[in-house]
Amino acid sequence: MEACTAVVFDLDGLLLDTERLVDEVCTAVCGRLGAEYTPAHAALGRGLRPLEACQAVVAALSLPVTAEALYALTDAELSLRWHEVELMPGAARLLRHLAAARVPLALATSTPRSVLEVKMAGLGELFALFRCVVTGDDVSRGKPAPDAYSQACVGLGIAPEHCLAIEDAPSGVTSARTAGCFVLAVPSLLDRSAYVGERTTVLSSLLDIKPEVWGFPPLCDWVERTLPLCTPMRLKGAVVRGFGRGSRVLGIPTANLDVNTLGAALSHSAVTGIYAAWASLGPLVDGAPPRVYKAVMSIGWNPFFKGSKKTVEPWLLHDFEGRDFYGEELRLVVCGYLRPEADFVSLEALVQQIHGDADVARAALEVQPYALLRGDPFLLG
Ligand code: ADP
Ligand code: RBF
Ligand code: MG
Repeated sequence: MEACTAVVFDLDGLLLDTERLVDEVCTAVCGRLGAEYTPAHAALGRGLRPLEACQAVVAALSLPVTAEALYALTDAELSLRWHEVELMPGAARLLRHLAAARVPLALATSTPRSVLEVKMAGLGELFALFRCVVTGDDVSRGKPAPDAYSQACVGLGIAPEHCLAIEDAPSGVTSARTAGCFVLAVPSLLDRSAYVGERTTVLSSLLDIKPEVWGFPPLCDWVERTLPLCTPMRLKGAVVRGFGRGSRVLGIPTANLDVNTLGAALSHSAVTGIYAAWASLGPLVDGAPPRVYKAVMSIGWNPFFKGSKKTVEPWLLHDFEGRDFYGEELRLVVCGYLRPEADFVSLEALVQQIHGDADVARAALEVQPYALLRGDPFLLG
């Protein structure tokens, strides 16, 4: 166990879900300049100060403008839209937990101070929990240089080797590691290899953090090995055909929904992973309320099958005796998080894990806060 006494947080992509907005605006601005801004270009700028990110993009795309001009264009659009940004899943929970345990907290962001004030609207009262805030204006060298994290540690009065830094971008991970901090990386980029290194732990999302690993008090809000979602996700759609491998290959049928029809109900920042849910099917029969089933489901990329398409697929924990229900309307109240998606050494290991997940979901849905949601009006059609 490591003995950390303070935590320094990155902001964008870690606490705030800014990346989608930034990518959208950069794509539009570069498009107007005649260039195609791709995820590879987005990756170049992640975690950097905005002007430095613009320098990288101007060079990579050979844009016909200066980095200063690109910054002015993107900043003008972004400043009108920062209020749209939401907290990342698990961010508020973690900040409140650590603050309640009187753990000194700091922010080490590449964001300029003037922009920070606008962005902070999204953090609300949580912003007051930071004892020290280092912005992009406060350092002579931006990330990946160690300055941001070194200064945050100085500000807290705590040695870097007793600090845990939490980051989503490779440049920030390098900054924190070079400063001498322990690092928890929650990658916002798909390629995990850029994050690995000494004193560094990589997790899929903030939901999976175990603070006791670094010597902080543990989170005690797991219920029957599941984490209740602050706001359950209410998803509704027609059951579509998947790859046809659920029943055939795994012996586990999953009723797939089309992610593209779920819209905002499936929050963009929804953590990919395994969840417990209540499910109901079809229209009302003779005015009788539909039957509600327990379900265990996966939202994600199915790494075992090297998936390139995000799927949403619940296994209803009920024997339908060979009946299928393609085309019928399926409603889900997704209420508990179980674990991140994983890869497995064998099909048997995946199948065994999914059966274990089903047991966890079955037990958890019996207790509060889940049991009450069985009667959620959304499930009634
Ligand atoms: P696909 O890849 O098309 O989703 P599956 O092999 O996963 O195929 O089978 C899923 C279909 O099986 C569902 O769409 C549904 O119609 C049917 N089905 C039968 N029993 C269940 C169940 N308990 N849970 C989910 N789907 C079931
Ligand atoms: N696929 C994975 O690649 N990794 C997983 O960890 C994983 N967990 C699952 C858990 C549950 C409860 C269910 C229903 C499915 C899971 N799958 C996982 C998805 C599985 O790959 C998917 O159902 C098949 O691809 C069939 O479409
Ligand atoms: Mg399926």
